[in-house]
Amino acid sequence: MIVDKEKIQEINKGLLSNHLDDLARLKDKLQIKGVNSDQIIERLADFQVAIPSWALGTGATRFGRYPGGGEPATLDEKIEDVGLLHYLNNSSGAISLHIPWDIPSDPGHTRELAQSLNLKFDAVNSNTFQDQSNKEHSYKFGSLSHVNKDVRAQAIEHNKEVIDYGKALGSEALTVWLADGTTFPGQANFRSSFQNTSASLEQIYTQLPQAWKIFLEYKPFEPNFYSMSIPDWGTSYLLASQLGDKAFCLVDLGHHLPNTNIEQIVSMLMMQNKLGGFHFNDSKYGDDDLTAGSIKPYQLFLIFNELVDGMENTANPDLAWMIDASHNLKDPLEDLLQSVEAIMIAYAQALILDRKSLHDAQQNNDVVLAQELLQDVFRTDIRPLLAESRRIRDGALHPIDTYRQLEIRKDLIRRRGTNSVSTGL
Ligand code: PSV
Ligand code: MN
Repeated sequence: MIVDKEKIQEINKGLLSNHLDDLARLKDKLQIKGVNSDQIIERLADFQVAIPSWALGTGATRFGRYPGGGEPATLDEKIEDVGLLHYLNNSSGAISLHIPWDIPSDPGHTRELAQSLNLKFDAVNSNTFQDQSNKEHSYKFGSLSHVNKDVRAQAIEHNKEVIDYGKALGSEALTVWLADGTTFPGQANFRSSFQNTSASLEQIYTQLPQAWKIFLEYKPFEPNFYSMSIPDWGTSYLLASQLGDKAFCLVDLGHHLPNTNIEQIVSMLMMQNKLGGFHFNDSKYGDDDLTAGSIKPYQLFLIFNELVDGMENTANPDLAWMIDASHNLKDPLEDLLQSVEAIMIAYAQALILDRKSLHDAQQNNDVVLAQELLQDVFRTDIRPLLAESRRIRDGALHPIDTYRQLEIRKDLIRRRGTNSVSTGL
């Protein structure tokens, strides 16, 4: 492992006394409000957000790509990168693989490597949005929804293979995101497209092992711009309900039209026990793939407010948390540290919210008080709780500063070179 645990502790030592002062002040403030900080610190220390294998390299726009060097070129290197994030922040204890970008040629070895870094395998992702050179049929006009049953059969078979790879690694969920749709009016019949998708998913569903789940990710546009086969949470919910108990909806924050009330969607899906997974990112326009919390941190907090409320008051099963982002400008590892931090901040703020008072304010139609309660929490700097949740598990008090002080990117470039390319889009 490229990061030496002892070096992290050395850097922590220099920061410790300031940290403990900040923490003590915050704890006092929270105690007055009846918040048990130690319990929250424990919950934060247990909270893990999976890292997608495709976020570890430089992304691109369709106009260009600006790699920073030292990208992980192999599956082993991707796992090592997630391992080092987890060493630093203690909150990135899982990796999500995309097949065929990350085919594990030796699953036993891949599993061992992940175990040695204390990492689990989150949902495996199928990919029928790109053609594979060794496959007969093209997905140009769709995959699970395609008009031709042979294309559908190939896409179904691919999903079954992905389940097999996932089984070999100890993963317990399959995420299906379809690029299927149309770009011109009249290109396809909406009903048949839905029915084909549903029938194809049924065949995949029968292959799920006992403890597995299938997550259906929706997206309103891109790469198709007139219609998408699974454009919204309603369609995802309809399909998941038809499939059965192992099928759930997956919310990707970037997969909504501007101003959509995502927190309300979260609340409704959890009420129906049908929210399965979450892809975090941020956006100004659509699927911009930006760092979580970089543009709309208040929205992220409001979403976590509903997530925590749903976790406490519904029977919705545990969620699969994942970042889904891709960057052209930042060091991908620094960016992922920022995303995880933003997610944890929103989670911690939602945990300290006085839900009883909010409920009372709602019952009394006290709109002003409801807003005061939410914004008071949102404006409380709870970062010392996060730092402490890392420290008690030997992580870094300040992950990004530590990453920079240890010159990790420089080291990665020295080992892997400036031209290594991470697979993906
Ligand atoms: C599609 O935009 C998506 O959000 C899906 O989750 C894919 O699996 C991922 O991006 C990577 O392309
Ligand atoms: Mn996604």
